[in-house]
Amino acid sequence: MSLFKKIFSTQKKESLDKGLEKTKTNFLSKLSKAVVGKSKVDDDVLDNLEEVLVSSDVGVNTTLKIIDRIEARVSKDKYLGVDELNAILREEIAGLLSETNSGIETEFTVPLVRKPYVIMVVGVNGVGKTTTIGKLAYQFKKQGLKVVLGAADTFRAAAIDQLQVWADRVDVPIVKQSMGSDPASVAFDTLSSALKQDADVVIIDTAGRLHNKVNLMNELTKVKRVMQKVVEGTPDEVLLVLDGSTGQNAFEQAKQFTKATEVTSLAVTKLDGTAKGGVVIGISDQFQIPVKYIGVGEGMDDLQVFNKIEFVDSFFSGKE
Ligand SMILES: Nc1nc2c(ncn2[C@@H]2O[C@H](COP(=O)(O)OP(=O)(O)O)[C@@H](O)[C@H]2O)c(=O)[nH]1
Ligand SMILES: [Mg+2]
Repeated sequence: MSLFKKIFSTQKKESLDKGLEKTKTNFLSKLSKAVVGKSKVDDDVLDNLEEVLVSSDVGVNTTLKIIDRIEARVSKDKYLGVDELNAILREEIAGLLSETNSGIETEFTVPLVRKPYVIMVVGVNGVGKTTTIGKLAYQFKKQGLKVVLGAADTFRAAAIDQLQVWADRVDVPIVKQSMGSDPASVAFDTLSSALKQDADVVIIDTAGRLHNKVNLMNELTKVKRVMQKVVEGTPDEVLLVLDGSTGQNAFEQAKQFTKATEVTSLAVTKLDGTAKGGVVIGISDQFQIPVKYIGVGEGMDDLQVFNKIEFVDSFFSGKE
């Protein structure tokens, strides 16, 4: 590994560890309470463990899968002690996550099969779409890619202004119209402009008004249809942003959005400052759609490519 990469990955680990701190502290303290006074993993411990996982927002289905796995191990190895529980849990969760395709990337890249690669970003208001777009633009730009942003969340003036702030901060071009204009028209302009500029990546911000699914579906379908007039086969990626700090609500949103439009990747934000980080484990297990990015802070550098091995390592590493 080159020195640069080593420094970078150390930084990434530190920021992940810091971002997951609340989740970890909460989880590990509950876990130790669940096994207090016990010397082996019995039904009681398994019941408690189930409660710990569910209350850590891993989700019921994923929790049951994990418990099943631990149960199988316990019946195989009768004298399993509680001291080993942490290690076994870690192994089983890592095993579970490796059954999905999620979290295998380690770097910010886009497959440049043709230019531009178009990412449409969806999700309900406030989950962190615009912030994630800004952070992504920063990372892609750092890789030497030419990025253009499209402000197709025209529902609120503040939404356009916010994307402009990020465009200025990262120093990438933005295409926008006035508030209330047709999102599809903004997307059309953005792609046309990106083609002219020979851009590599286009990221389109959208408004997600989930309270009316039919409208949302129609709007997103229209945006896609209009984009396809400019570049065939677009968008290449539909990135659904979920707010991890809402725990089970994030699951619900994922369900709703995947019904309304074809989602191809997920980003889970705001893992810092929440104890609900376990939600990433559940989401990457329950949805066939890969978790690609996680947000661990508000800064430009606080978006990470989700890597399940790093994630599970960090999740289970105690304070040293
Ligand atoms: N702590 C933290 N805050 C975040 C993160 N991502 C976004 N935010 C904040 O969440 C709020 C809403 O974000 P925004 O991008 O405007 O959401 P949008 O409505 O989906 O576009 C802002 O105050 C962001 O700074 C994150 O990973 N960590
Ligand atoms: Mg926004």
